[in-house]
Amino acid sequence: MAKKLMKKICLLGDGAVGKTSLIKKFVDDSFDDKYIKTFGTKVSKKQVVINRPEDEFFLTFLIWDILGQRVHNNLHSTYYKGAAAAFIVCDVTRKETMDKLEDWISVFRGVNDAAPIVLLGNKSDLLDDKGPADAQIKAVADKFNLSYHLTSAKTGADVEESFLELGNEVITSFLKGGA
Ligand code: G3D
Ligand code: MG
Repeated sequence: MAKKLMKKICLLGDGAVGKTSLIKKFVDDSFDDKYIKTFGTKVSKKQVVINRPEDEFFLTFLIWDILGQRVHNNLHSTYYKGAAAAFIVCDVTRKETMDKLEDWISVFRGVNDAAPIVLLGNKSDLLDDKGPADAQIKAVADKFNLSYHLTSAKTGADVEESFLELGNEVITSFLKGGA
């Protein structure tokens, strides 16, 4: 019999890497270049179906987005609590955001030591040669034993796949008795 689950997930990363845009693309399948920046949080909901040998899972993501960037890290940590998984996002056109991936992994691991993490190198549509960005993100992924994707919230490239990957990791962790 199919199992229904509801899990909180969140997105971490530097400002303007595309966290809000990725959520909008996944939830509405729309990309709005004129997104209005406000303060506070927004929770979006979307269900995915994940078929596993053990069972079929109807997994509802509650996707927490922190609107605005001027929120202190300590306050951020309250948003990360209770998350079953996280995306850590960087912008493949800005190396400094890729250099910060490890810091964001520590921030999330500081409140949540076991939940799955998937790394996203966003804005892949802006690169002709994805090689160097891919290599840098892969090195971090390998170091922490995480998976990663290069995405575009603009074209939708690999966005759905990334959420399904995270969903699969959430189910794996659920089946092992995790969060
Ligand atoms: P954030 O939530 O991480 O802070 P946003 O980032 O989702 O607000 O995105 C920051 C800016 O990057 C936005 O541009 C947005 O349109 C753009 N952006 C996000 N993802 C992509 C992408 O995959 N490709 C391209 N080309 N642009 C992207 P503005 O101009 O509104 O600030
Ligand atoms: Mg945002």
